[in-house]
Amino acid sequence: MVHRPVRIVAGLAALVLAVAACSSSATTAPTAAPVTAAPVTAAPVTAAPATAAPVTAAPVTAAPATAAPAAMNATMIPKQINNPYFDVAYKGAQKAATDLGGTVTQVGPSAADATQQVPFIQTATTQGASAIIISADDATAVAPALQAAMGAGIKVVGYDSSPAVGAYNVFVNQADTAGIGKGLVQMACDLAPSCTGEIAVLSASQTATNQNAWIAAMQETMKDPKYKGLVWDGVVYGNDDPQVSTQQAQALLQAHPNLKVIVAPTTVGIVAAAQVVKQAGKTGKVFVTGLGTPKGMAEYVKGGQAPEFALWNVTDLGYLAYAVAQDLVNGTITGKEGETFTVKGLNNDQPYTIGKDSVVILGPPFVFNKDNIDKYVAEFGF
Ligand code: RAM
Repeated sequence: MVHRPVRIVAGLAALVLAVAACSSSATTAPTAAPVTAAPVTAAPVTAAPATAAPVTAAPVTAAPATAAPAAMNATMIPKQINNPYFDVAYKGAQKAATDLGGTVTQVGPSAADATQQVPFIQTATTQGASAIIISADDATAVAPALQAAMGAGIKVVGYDSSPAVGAYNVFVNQADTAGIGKGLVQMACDLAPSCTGEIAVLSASQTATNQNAWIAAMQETMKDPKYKGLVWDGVVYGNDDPQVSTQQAQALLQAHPNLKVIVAPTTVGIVAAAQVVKQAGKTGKVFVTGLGTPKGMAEYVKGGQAPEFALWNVTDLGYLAYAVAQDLVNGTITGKEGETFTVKGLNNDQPYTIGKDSVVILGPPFVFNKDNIDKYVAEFGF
């Protein structure tokens, strides 16, 4: 976990910071229907058999009336298990479990597919996990299973990609949604010659709450006359699959010979796009930006394919998600708007405040370029 104050570099910095300061909550796709609340039959949280010692059993110190809360045991369900991004978040959650107590286990599908997430939610529910920490592949598809879990007394924390409102207790957003959208457009503007020309988006899956919210925020940003020189070529989906992302990036180059920038708001897609640009001999003609890990992108920052991109501290994201789950399990927070809590080592030890739709924001993202990439690779380790 990195404890340093967040730093953002030059041009984009002011913008991202300014926007990040605004509150968000566009996190869940606006279409995400409010899920019909399952009867929240106050969890059969098997009230730990109040080991009230038999009165006659004369030991001097009577057992404390309030039984210690059961040990926290969380199940973490990423969009998919073979995406290095989620392994980093899992490491953060494991670190939190070591620091704060309890355990966390990651399970999930090998493809970013919500229907494949559902059985993992159901299993965690029958096994009596104390919390489920999930990055949703589809906000509504996972909602009924999550609500059933909540009905059984399990605390649900969304992280990275939000389940529908009403199907989680708290959603830990990595950064302000509108801020990310603005940042993505600004980086495309920085890279397109004189902020002019065609841009296209290479996204993750078509149902991903987070990418869809960021793309919507990008389109909103593009209305600003400042970006009138940019032409929107549309969105393609690589499903956070390296092969599909590569094919989609290649198809973009073919379909749009005048393309200037590929914006990939996915750690899998951005690497694939940068590789394709390099291999196609388009370095210096087509630029790539978006959201990527410093380690995965260092080569392309230095090679000129992706001079600028952004991300947050993914380890901290996993750490925060676990800490929130534990606070919910312990009952120190309930997920209500306005509640505050502190996580030692994060946010400069200052309190986080739960916002609208029970969303907590990790903090503003970082922008990487050739001047700072090595430092961040060393500092973040991912
Ligand atoms: C991919 C996933 C994840 C997203 C990052 C930026 O790894 O789609 O959900 O937050 O990219």
